[in-house]
Amino acid sequence: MPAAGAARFPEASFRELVDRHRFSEPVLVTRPTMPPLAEYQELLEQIWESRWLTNRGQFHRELERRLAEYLGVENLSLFCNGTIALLLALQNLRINSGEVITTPFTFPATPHVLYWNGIRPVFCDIDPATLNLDPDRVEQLISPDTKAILAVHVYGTPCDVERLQEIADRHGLYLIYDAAHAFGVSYQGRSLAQFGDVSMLSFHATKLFSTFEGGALILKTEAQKRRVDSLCNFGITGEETVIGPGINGKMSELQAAYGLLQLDMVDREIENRRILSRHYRDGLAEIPGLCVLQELPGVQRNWAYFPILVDARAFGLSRDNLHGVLKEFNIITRKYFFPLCSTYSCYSSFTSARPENLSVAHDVADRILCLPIYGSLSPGDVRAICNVLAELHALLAASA
Ligand code: T4K
Repeated sequence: MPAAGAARFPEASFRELVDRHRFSEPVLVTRPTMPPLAEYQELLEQIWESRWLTNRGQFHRELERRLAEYLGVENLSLFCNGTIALLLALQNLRINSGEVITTPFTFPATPHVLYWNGIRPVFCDIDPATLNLDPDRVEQLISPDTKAILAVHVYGTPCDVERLQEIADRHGLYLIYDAAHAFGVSYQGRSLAQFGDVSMLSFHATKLFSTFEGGALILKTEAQKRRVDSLCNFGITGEETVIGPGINGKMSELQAAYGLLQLDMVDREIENRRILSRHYRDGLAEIPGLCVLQELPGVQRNWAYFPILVDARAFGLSRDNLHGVLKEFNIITRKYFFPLCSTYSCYSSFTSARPENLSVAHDVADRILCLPIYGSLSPGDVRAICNVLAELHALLAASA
């Protein structure tokens, strides 16, 4: 029997399938699309020449300006990574006590920045269609201690931005977006990063747009940007002035120069991923038990991730077994975001973390699987992955 727990496969047929379809190299869940090394080398030479390595150098200033233009926003501040950016977003709004309502279906960075700011995360269940905070449930969790809502546009799918804003306004709460996945996404013709009081973008190597490590905040006013820029530099505003307890969150010139080259490539990357997503949708349409997320009206996506939900009964294998079986084919999928943040030992004793309060999030976390997607993957590779899935299902159905 195959090692990955697929106990219902006849060994010989399974091995024959693996031999026929195994990729010669691992197909990872993502890979950065990188600019030609020679182009980066030219920018590195300028850095060597100027000997200006960090602290708002010329590449930093240029990237900030060009990103603001690309995203259609006015006040953008660059950071060394998205986590520190989000940490400072809360500091900047002076949220450093009480409770903040957030989702458990996210990367650990989201609740951890609350913890690091002395805030208690209150976990709220998610909407099964968007996999983002369920606005109805948010409202039920508001207490006199609630300071803000920290919502995540998971996989770049917009949250219900209108309803969340309406709830935040009615209760006098800040609305903060972890938009780590949402680079370049627009909703009703507006950049998604413009919604809420502040949004954070991540430029990590695994992201659609990358600066190796990096991130940004999109702020409402120029004054907020000025304050964030100084907090990102230890609170320094002048040679002899420190306005508050800042941190070192600066992006270096090496990162910013790389970002400028990435920006020239990002439209092509989005287009390539759009085409790959279409191939996935077509290839998966006829396979029982593998559901793709529904398209939402008014949304221009960035196709950063390709998540599916596995229905074990209809497909014939659980998500965990499928994740293991695909490894045998050298197809490396990821369970973003299992386990839920609410199950981490630092949060699991909270009332809001009880599984019965988060039933949709638990169900989704148990069934989610992100398939490989990145610009340099070919449509042929995607069709081959879909074929593997189709043949696996056929084999399971035949041996049931
Ligand atoms: N909020 C949300 C909702 C987030 O998803 C994230 C980060 C953050 C906040 C925090 O933003 P940052 O502080 O990171 O800017 C990865 C990333 O490290 C993480 O940034 C990202 N979310 C998360 C969704 O994915 P891992 O633990 O899955 O990374 P890793 O090293 O397993 O890489 C995944 C795959 O990517 C590998 O199989 C191969 C490929 N890869 C990875 C790296 C690092 C490459 O091809 N090249 C590389 O350099 O977290």
